Amino acid sequence: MVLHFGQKYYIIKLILDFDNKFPESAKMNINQEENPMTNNTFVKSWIDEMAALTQPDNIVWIDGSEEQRQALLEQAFATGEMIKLNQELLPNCYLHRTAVNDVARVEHRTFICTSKKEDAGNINNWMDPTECYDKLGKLFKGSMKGQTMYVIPYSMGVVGSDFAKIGIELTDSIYVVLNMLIMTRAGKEVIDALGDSADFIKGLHARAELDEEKRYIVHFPEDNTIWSVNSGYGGNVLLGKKCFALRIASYLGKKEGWMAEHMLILGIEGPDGDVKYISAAFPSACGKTNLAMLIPPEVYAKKGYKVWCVGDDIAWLRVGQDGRLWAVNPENGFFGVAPGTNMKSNPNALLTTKRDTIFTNVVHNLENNTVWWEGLDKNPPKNAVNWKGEPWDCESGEKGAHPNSRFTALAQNCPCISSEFNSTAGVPISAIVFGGRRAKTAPLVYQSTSWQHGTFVGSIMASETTAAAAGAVGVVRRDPMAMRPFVGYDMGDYFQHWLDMGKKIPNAPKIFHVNWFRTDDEGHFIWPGFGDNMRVLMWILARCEDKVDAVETAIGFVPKAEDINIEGLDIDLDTINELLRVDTASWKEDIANIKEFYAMIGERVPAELHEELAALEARLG
Ligand code: OXD
Ligand code: MN
Repeated sequence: MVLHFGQKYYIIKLILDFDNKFPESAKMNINQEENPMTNNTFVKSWIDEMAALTQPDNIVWIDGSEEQRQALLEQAFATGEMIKLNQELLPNCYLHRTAVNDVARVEHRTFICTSKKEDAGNINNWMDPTECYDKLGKLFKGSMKGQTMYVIPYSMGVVGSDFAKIGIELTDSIYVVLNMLIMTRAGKEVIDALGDSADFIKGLHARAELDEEKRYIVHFPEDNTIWSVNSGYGGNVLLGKKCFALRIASYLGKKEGWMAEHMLILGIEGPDGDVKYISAAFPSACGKTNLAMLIPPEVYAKKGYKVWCVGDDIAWLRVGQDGRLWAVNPENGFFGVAPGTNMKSNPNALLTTKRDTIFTNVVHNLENNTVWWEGLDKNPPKNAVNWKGEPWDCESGEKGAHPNSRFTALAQNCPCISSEFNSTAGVPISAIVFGGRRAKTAPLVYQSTSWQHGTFVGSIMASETTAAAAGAVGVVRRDPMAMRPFVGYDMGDYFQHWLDMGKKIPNAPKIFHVNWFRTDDEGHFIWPGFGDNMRVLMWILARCEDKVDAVETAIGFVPKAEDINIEGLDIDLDTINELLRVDTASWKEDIANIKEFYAMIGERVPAELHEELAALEARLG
């Protein structure tokens, strides 16, 4: 592995400082030789460097054993980092609260540190790698004094499979360790699979002072390195997820000819037992987890249709030998938004959280030592503690759970987990679906006319912002492929990579766009959503199999109203027509906004996409 010059220089300098300040005896207790889990010299020397920088009192390797997990839990109960919930009602479930200033991803403090600014692009924040190692090195320096550094070897993807990639996260947080043991495949088998190789992603996390002003989530794609400091919130500190499986992986995918996408993966099984797979990208907190685990409406259930969840957030996609696009979910669990999850909106998610789950920033129900959140049911607990750890009066009008409170739950506990979840080959994708939250512009569903047009459709995705990231809520922002905060390089190059991939997939999936959120003049959602979204997915699959016609419009192929199955729904054909209407006026308004957005991305937006935009403008008239 090539260390960036800046990194090498800075770390050597820090270690020299350390050597001068600390006598040999003080360094003995951070000697990892006591507890070697590997002889891999790349791993060991990197850990030595990071330990010399952060100065933990000791180093503990996470081996993935139940015994070690229990010991860590006991320590976390003792310090209050974790609260043990009612083990009869919620076996192996725990509650954690983050600092009140640390409840969401911080995009404005997230950086891509490539040696050339233009390689990070205009959408990402950029810092020069040398400057960044220097700046953050100062924040990390001595940050683990008096604490333990945990070494977590983890695999994104089934350990040892062709799709899988290995990371090692160094952290001072037991909460991070316990979450990583759910969200990834972690432990000794991973370090064994790594062997002598230098091919792993180096992640360093320290909570430090949890100071918002000194909070940084930084990526060095050229060094396979991620540094995160001054946060304890999942999206910022579970480095396998957004940082590795999207930002670093998207960079690797571009280099190596595959794709890392912010997509759920689901399978629809027909009465004949045949399963077709769909992957779908929606911006954060737009219902990806709900769609991934949907319950088929009666009209399909009674015919024997079933829906299986392969993943709810991230897909890694590769071209298979059969010329189709194959996907795996590199994660091992779900880090889902709790509020709004209930037995109607997502029974499968709720049932998944009934055991082996870590809840973060939800209400602690003191009546029976369980948890509660807004939208769980209509019975908020009377004797309760809110997400900030304060006594909470449910009549007060204040929310008890943070809107971005989460559950970390094992995928294998999901009642509808796909039998292919652990498949090393992944699943073949028939359709790619993009979506957003748009009150007016986008119809319920439309199909692109080609891979290139589909790439264009993904590139102009837009949505209203939600609580998953810090910042204003309810503002429309463009979020290409739902990857705006997650592409580890220039967005124009990312679009180019999509176009290039299309040329390498002889049997490419068809690309669609959906919008469950169109509203009437009073602002009410017109489409029922949730399980009924399957009716739209069925049209999508029928299109993939050439089983149904469509109407060609300025934006692409739109269903004939009668081809959306409304049996059992309290909706008439006029309403479906309204949902499918192409609102030319709002599309024309959108064009100006898209042009501005492309201009902001800059000159690397591929010519093909400018051509698609011009053609759309011409078709709209
Ligand atoms: C997530 C997100 O947590 O997209 O999945 O913010
Ligand atoms: Mn996400």
